[in-house]
Amino acid sequence: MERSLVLVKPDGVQRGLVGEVISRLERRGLRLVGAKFLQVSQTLAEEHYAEHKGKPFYDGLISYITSSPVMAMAWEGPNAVAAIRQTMGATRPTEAAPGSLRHDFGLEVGRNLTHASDQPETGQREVGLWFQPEELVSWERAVDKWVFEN
Ligand code: DAT
Ligand code: MG
Repeated sequence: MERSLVLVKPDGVQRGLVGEVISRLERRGLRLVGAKFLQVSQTLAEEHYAEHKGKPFYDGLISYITSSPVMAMAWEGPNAVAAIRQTMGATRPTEAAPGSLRHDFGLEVGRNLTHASDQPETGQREVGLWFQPEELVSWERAVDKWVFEN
C-alpha cells in the first residue's frame, strides 16, 4: 500500500491545526499507520531537506522546521501520495487550490503548514527516515472495503 510522510510543521502546530490536518486525511479515507510529536533535530532536518541544500531558502527552511515541535505521521492508501498532496495544496499557498489546507490556512511559502511526500518512492524513504519499523502499525479498518476498491 502506498505510504506518505505527513508533517504538521511548527506553524500548523502553533496555530492548533493538528486536528484539522488529521481530520481532513481521515475524511479522505486514508489510513493512519504512525504518528509522533517531536522537536526536530538539526540532523533530521538536514536529512529530510537534503534535496534543497544550497538553495536560497534552505537556511530559513531548516530554522523553520526546527523552531518548534512538529506532528509527524505516516498515512497510507491507494494513490496516497497524490491524494495527500492534493489535500495539502500547492507549495505556495497563493497557488494552492481553494479548499486545500494551504489555501484555506496559509499565505506564505515559508509558512505553508504541512509537508507531504512528493512521489511514492519518496514516501517510502521519508517514512523510513522519520519512523522506526516498530513505530508503524499495520492494521485493517472495518470500513476499508468501502473506501479501498482492492
Ligand atoms: P513541498 O513542501 O510542496 O514539497 P518543496 O519540496 O519544493 O515543496 O520545498 C520544500 C519547502 O521549502 C516548501 O514547503 C517551502 C519551502 N520552499 C520551497 N520553495 C521555496 C521558495 N521559492 N521560497 C521559500 N521557501 C520555499
Ligand atoms: Mg517537497
